Amino acid sequence: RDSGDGFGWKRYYELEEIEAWLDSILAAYPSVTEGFTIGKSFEGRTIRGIKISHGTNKPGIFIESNIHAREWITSATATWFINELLSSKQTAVRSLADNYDWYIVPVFNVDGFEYSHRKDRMWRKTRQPHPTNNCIGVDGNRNFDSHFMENGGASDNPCSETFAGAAPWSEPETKALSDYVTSIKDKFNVYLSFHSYGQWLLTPYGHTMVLPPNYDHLQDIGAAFAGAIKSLPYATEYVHGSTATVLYVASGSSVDWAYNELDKKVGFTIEYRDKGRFGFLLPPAQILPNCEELMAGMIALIDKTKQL
Ligand code: ING
Ligand code: ZN
Repeated sequence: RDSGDGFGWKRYYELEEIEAWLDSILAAYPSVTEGFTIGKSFEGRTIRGIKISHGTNKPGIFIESNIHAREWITSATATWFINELLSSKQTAVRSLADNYDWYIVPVFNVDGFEYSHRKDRMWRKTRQPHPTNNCIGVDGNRNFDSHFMENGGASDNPCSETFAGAAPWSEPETKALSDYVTSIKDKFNVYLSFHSYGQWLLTPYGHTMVLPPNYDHLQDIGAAFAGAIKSLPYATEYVHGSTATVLYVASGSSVDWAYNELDKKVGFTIEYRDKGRFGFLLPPAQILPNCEELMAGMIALIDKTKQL
């Protein structure tokens, strides 16, 4: 399934197109896919996901994508990845599909994503208005109940791009995600969050420069991921390390929450292409190269995770 149904990853798609595509995928692969619903956004949109499973109770991997509205490459890559898990004939991809249960939410911040298509291409946050202020929205990746608003990197100013919200889970989206993820927490071991840009593979912690207990293991995985991407013809370089040491301190993130509160041992934020030349406006011609890199990295990441 590539260009035949009009979905070919040669441009970025709007929410409605992505949802129609998701429906077509669910219809085309009914025995190995299942749609699920995280809940409703502030504006009443349904936040949807797809489970891909070739059996019962395989180790699960949870992927949250497009928590930040303008990071369009994340849902483009997540949808491509779903398609590959279902249709690829490559042995390494087949083994990812056959041996794991995948839970993938391609567009998490549905309201923000829609807004970024219609009104403001650079929108990042959710769309819930603030009661005492004209500014709108919360940074979903600061709104999780894990060291909420501790140590900086998140703002209490509603007009800031990194506004954490009045309280953890103040946004219906993050509340719904936490409830859903908690309800399946015994079914998955790995939590991945897709972002752009910068070409980083980031582990906990975001809330502190202190390194997490299994930091060395996580960096072995990170090195495998980066090595696999670097070995492709594009030779793209990813840097791996802890979020706070490589990038900046930021508390209340989804990956820290899954790692700290759900006790998941493997959690990564993937920051896709590029290094800043185009930034959030990554040209459509780079969608497929970015997708190929994710697949190479993912195969290595899962393989290394299994060995540890
Ligand atoms: N970067 C992430 C952000 O939310 C991050 C980096 C990851 C911070 C994990 C904290 C925890 O700021 C982008 N590009 O959004
Ligand atoms: Zn982001």
